[in-house]
Amino acid sequence: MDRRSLLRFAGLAALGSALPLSASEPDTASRRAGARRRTSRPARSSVGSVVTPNGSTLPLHRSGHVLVGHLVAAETEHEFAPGLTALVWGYNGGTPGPTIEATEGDRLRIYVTNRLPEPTTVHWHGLVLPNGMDGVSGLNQAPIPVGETWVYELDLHRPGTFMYHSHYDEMTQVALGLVGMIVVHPRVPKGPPVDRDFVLMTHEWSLPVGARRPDPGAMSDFNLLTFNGKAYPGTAPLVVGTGERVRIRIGNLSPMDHHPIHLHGLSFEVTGTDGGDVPPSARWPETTVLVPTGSARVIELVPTEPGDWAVHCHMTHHVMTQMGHGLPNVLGADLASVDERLSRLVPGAMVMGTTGMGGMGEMEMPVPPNSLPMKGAHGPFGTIDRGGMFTVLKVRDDPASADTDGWFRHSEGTVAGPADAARLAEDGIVP
Ligand SMILES: [Cu+2]
Repeated sequence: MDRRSLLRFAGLAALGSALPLSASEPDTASRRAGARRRTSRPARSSVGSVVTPNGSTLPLHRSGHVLVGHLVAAETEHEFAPGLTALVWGYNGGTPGPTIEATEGDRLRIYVTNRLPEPTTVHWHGLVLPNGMDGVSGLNQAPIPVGETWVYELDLHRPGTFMYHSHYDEMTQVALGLVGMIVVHPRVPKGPPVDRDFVLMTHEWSLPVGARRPDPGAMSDFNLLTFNGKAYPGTAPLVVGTGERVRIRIGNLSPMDHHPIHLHGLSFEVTGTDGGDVPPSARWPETTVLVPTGSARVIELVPTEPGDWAVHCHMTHHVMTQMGHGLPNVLGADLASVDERLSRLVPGAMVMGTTGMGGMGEMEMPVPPNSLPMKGAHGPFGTIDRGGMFTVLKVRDDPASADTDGWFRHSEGTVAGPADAARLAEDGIVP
């Protein structure tokens, strides 16, 4: 081991002996089994009802019978989370671009201005449309030259959840953030109406510490995972009411990876994809939905338990951030002599990570400028040991008046805690 590696250990690895006692979640499953359905807000899926957390909706104005909008593709400074910004390529100043929301039967005219340093196109992913509007450069159209504004026009024949993205040099342009979602509401509503309708886009980035721009050449070592362009704790929570019907439209235009998105404390059904609705007879209950790259999955759920519930990609490296990747494995190693030698170089230094990484978040070690700690945000019970593709579903009995910046308040006796000695003995458990 060379001196550089030793210093790297000292800076990055973790003390890991403070793993909390794990216990099963408090059993409150039946307490709210009969949670009543909220009727305080209009239960209708129509234009204006879709919320893009951390994002926006594209303004559209009517010109005759056509809805007109404008996308500007350009490099833009983007904050992934407080403390980490980079130059990305986005639409209208953000990544993902604004959600395009319209209704079945609308005709859409979208102007696209190219302020990138190279040509571009826009592909309307999942839409049935005239071939010359499909946006694959060379195949369906010439690329939009730098500095020019071109126009796409198409009818929205089918309701559903779709996406848009560059289809010119997509290895670079999709990787750098030229992606967005499209929601087409049905003209005649189908199925049970929803109270909340969210859009979440997953993405992955390779942003080496200290870099100004993500690396579009990355094929596997992505170190920044996002929902709607934000890494936790930069992700906004999804706030919903107990008993409300909630739809989440998850789109994935990550360059290389599929994301198994897991929701805690409830089950859901996949009610649609970017190919259309899933017939009710073909649905089954799930707690995790795999969203392949280049796909959308629409899920619907009715939470019955109030609380702060985790929503995250279940790939463990996708709930980490930059500093958690590429560490040397010292788990289980006896490094006493290394500590001794290291402390000669760096007084007080010690090698960490030999017992796990669990304490990493609490340590709040300094990180290089413009980078995120490996993981960790402040929660009601200490550090929330996550980063990356993670957010919180805040289920409240009265979401309209709840303090949604605050954490859920648990009633007494419903939080896991240290085992009582008398109870251990009574139950015949020998620790
Ligand atoms: Cu993932």
